[in-house]
Amino acid sequence: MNKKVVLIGAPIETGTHISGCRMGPDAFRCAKLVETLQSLGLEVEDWGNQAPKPIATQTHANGAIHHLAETIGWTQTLFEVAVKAMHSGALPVFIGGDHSMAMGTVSGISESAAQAGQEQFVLWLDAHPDYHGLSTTMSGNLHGTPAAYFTGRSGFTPYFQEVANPIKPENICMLGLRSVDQAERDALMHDGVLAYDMRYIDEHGISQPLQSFLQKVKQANGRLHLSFDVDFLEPDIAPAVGTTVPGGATFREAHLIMEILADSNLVTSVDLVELNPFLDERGKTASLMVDFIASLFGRRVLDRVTTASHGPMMGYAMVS
Ligand SMILES: [Mn+2]
Repeated sequence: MNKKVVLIGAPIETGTHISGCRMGPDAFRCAKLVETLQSLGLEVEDWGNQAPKPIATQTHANGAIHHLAETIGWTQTLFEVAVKAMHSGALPVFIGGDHSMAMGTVSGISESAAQAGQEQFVLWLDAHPDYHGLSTTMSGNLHGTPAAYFTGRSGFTPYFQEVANPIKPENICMLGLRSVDQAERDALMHDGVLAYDMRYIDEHGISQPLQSFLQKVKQANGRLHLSFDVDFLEPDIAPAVGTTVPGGATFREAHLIMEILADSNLVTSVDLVELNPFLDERGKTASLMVDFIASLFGRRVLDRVTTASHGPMMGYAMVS
């Protein structure tokens, strides 16, 4: 994995009804995200918290939609900073902020991949697919729409800028789904997004769908963006999110994903989203998320020993 990381704070909460996500980026810093990454030998540059572009008030026929102009402004800011970060040669970690930030971050990294002539893939760890259009969202919360936006689905323009290089739906793998609205279900099926719900994970484990997706990324010599929503996790271990859904990923399942991703060396950018410190219990969710990110960047408790005589996975040795 890239040895240089830039942190980009996106204190956005206009995509939700619940206040608190604006404190997310600073909670990640308080939970020692910078120090943890540095302790793993990474060079870390914190680009601070970004601000949205000023946009004149917008109204949409779907009266449920709120904070449309602010979310458009955030999308423009994050699109630009994402392109800039990718061009800097570092690995950007976008710390949110609600999931509407992915409209900007993912469309930006996708733009950058297209300029480099590389295929962009997205791993979406979330209880929800966030695949609503502006006209289908009933809550009006735009954090339910980013994946539809960056795949280039219709209805976002002229409000949002057109996505010049949309992510191909078949290049997206969603893991952990357990709350999907009918309109989203239809759109996901129609577009061919690789969507695995919790039942699939219960029956087959997390490793098999993830490994087969990573194989695809590797074969295409592609770039991989990880978008990690706190509500992917079981609410008992990660209460600091406004959209908890029971039956989420366990500590071990999430760790295994991070470890497999670390081994794959394929991740080129990351979103950490929906952390709401106002709902946290003594910072435990923020600390847990930092723990997962440490594993993503290669922190090991035990190193696997592979020898020619014994083959792989025969033994483990403690690292001093
Ligand atoms: Mn989400």
